[in-house]
Amino acid sequence: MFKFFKEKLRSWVGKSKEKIEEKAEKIDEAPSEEQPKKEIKEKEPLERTAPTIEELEKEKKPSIFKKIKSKFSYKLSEQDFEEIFEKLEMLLLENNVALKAVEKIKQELKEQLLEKEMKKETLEDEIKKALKKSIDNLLIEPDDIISLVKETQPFVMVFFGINGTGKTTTIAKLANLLLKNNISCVLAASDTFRAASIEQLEQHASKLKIKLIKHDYGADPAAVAFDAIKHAKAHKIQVVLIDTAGRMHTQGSLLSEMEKICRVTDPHLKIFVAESIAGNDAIQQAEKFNEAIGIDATILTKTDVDEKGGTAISISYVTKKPILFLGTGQNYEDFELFDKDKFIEKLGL
Ligand SMILES: Nc1nc2c(ncn2[C@@H]2O[C@H](COP(=O)(O)OP(=O)(O)O)[C@@H](O)[C@H]2O)c(=O)[nH]1
Ligand SMILES: [Mg+2]
Repeated sequence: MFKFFKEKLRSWVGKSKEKIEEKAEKIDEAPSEEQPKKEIKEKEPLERTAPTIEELEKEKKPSIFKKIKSKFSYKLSEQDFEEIFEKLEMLLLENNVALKAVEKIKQELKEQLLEKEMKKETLEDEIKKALKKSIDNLLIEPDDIISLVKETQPFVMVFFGINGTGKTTTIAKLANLLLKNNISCVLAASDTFRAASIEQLEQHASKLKIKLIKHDYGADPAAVAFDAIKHAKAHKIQVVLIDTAGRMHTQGSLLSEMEKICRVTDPHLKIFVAESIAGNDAIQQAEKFNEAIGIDATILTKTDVDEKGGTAISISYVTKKPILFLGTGQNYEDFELFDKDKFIEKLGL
């Protein structure tokens, strides 16, 4: 997972380090009188031909000081920063970090790195530390879902996203996790649209030995969800998980159907399910769904087949809401709580 990003990042940091060392060495090697001579020339009034000895001596001092100092530390100029960031920008974009999030990272890195005295030996660490901090700022720590669902009964969660992202599988994985924590749940088959969707959820319900509330295909999804909540109330079931039909973020009528499900069920969490591998497409979906329905949290699936890792950063930035879980495979156990520190570590930072 996230191999590509990690490897590229390593080589990018290495290159940046070389660049700065090269610059610092150039200053080390430069003859001490070169700089003052040039400066004096520029300041020289037209009628004067040569600086006086006193002037040269006076100008020499900062140059010697600079020479000694440059052996130990280096101050990143705006131009250096732009040169270094150009490569990082490409790396972030290639790894599915959306342009808006890249801009935000750039601004934060600039604030942290510019004009800062850096020692050559610690430069690599300084850049990595700054990048780590800005990515850390973009990601949001999720609440402990197990404690959260215990606060209200029944706790209602509705899942939405485009077709095939893993909504139904994710619901089964979450139900399995809740059951392991002794939390009861009921499933609502509110995808009444796609062929075999009810049977797919039914299979999960029977494997997990939990109740499924269903109507016929073509029935009103909001009515199915409403019945599931009624069932939970009557049987003191703690959590209601509502599956919905995949819909494009551009399909107006399906978005209003989703709004209706939310209006009728008044869910505690509206969960956007997105594929980690979808990259910029997932970011566009997140923006549109967020505008139309409002996203409370995201679950990123298929991270087991994603080598990049930037989608989590972009979706967090766009929604300003946490990533709750990562789907890491097709089995019930392939489901991890999103851990910010672990995620950042996997990126190689
Ligand atoms: N590799 C992998 N496959 C997944 C993951 N989550 C779901 N899938 C697969 O993605 C496909 C579509 O999943 P499904 O739950 O039917 O998607 P839905 O249309 O959004 O309900 C199925 O083949 C799942 O097994 C995951 O985290 N990793
Ligand atoms: Mg489904």
